[in-house]
Amino acid sequence: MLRFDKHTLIPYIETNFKRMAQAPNNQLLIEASWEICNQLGGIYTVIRSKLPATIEKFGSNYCLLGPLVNDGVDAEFEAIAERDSPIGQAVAELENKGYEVRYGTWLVSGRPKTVLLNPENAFSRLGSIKKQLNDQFGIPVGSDDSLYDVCLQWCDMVFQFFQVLEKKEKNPILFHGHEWMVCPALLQVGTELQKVKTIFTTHATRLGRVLAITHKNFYDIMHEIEDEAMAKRYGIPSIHQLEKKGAQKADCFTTVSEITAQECEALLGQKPHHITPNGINIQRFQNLHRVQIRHEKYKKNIENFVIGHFFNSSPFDLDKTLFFFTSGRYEYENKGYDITIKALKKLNERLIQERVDVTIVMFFITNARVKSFNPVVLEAKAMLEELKNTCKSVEQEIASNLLKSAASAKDNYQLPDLNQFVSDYWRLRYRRAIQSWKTDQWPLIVTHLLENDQEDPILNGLREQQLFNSPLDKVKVVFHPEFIAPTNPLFGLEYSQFVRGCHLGIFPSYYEPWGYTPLECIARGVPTITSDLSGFGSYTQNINDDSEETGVFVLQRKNKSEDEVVNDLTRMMLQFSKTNYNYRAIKRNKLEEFSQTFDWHQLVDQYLRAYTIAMG
Ligand code: 1S3
Repeated sequence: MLRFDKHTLIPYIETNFKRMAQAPNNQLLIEASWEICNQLGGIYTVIRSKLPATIEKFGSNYCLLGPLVNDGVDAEFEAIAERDSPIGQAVAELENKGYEVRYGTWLVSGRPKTVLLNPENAFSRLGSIKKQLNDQFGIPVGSDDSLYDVCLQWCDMVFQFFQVLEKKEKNPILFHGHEWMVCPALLQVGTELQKVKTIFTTHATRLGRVLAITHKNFYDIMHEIEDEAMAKRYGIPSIHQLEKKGAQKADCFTTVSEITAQECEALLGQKPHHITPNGINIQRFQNLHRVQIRHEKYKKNIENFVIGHFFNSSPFDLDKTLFFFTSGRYEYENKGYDITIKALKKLNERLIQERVDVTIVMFFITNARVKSFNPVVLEAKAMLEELKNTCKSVEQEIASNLLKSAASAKDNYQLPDLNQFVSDYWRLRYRRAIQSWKTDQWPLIVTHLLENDQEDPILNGLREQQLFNSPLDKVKVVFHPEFIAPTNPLFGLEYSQFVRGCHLGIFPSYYEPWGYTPLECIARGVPTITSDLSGFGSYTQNINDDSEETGVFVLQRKNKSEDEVVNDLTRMMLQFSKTNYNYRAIKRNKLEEFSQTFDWHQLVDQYLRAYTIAMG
């Protein structure tokens, strides 16, 4: 396995990968994942964002393979009638057997050819699929989770697709699958179809994800763990065995970071042959001013929300306010929400003690089970709108009367008292709007009604630390238990715009094979805190001596006690809270520059290297 550090990575890329940057043009690459046309989490982002760079290398010799399970797929998918190419013929043969298959173009950047196979086609064979996996590969017969059976059925269809494709295609075929969901197909194809080379990329291990939650010292003990016994104990013996066999038998096994490579070696008994770090599509602005302008623009939307949420009970100076945020899958300890809350409490105390003239609004963005928006939050927003409309009417009335006054001005014209231009009607409306707007309740912490408010980990963490949005608090908190979408009435922003509008992203994960969230920050010029236990954080540390100077703050969590970690995180946030406008504007530009390192056009070459390894 290749191990990179800051002294070897860049020269390695320059000398080795440039010459193989163009894929051999006769290979057919089929990339398969459960998340194609079916967004669940990070793998969707990886594949979708990588598409333009992959298609530049493979052109028409590239096709995606996914499950036909998403009811809304027609909105993003256009059928292709062609049935002459090897892929078309394979699709036709499956169709002739009466299977439901879609062949078309996924309507996203890069517009890749895509085949979607309905797992229901193999429903009646589920029993025999399980038996065969057990006989052939020793996979325990079970149903580890709600996705397990349906993935087995889908993989049966994937295997049938490759059986036909292998006969029709004269060139070598690469079958690249992501995550355990595709392992049954990788195993069968790898064993039975000689012309197809298999590549398996895992983005986490299923067992590691569980153990990181249950064992505080996961990284110290992972090499001593009896993986199969543990997998049984946590109810995932079949998934674990699939992942293990998939890793061991693939022609090339890869993962997204060095830290996850070590985990794979410990828990799957197989070192990855290569590391394929995640990239992002970088949209570069020639004019650096635009970075700042866009930040200001989206910050206004967040300010609007903050006025609606906080100002009716405890207003503060928005010119001296910073927006911090964290976001990601709702895994309380793994994503570091636990230590973030503890550090926020300390930050609050330090800001008060040191009389730092700043307010921090911290947003927690994740997806918990919710009933609806909290009507109180929506009502405050509506009342603010009413207040705004009233102000506008007053403004119009003043403007109209002022114009009349100016137009009819005589020589000895005196500047008028503007109050006289407001009618009694609008004075009253204005007073009433203010009255119904004001409240003596402290601002709510959570924007929605949660299904399980009592047992919610973030809410309980905030309760424990007594972060209640009191008027005296310098750190205010907002828990938004739904991912941000443009249709969201509170912000009216896309997630990427929300990120741009913030000042600092906080992601001190304990378990994070890669971590897109800090990467999304730097690509948008937003300083970020990450951790040395995340793939992204440790990669950044290795390639950039001066990551703090750039605006990427890597919190050391390895071999540190919780207290130490919380104190270090508090120090980082406190330091950032004391920075000025110029410092932050400079960081924005540096970060955009640095984010080039993670452009897929650079990192896709790591995938090409994996394909070369698979070809042998
Ligand atoms: C995984 O998604 P997650 O948030 O469950 O895959 C992502 C893509 O490789 C990775 O960024 C993340 O760290 C993993 O944890």
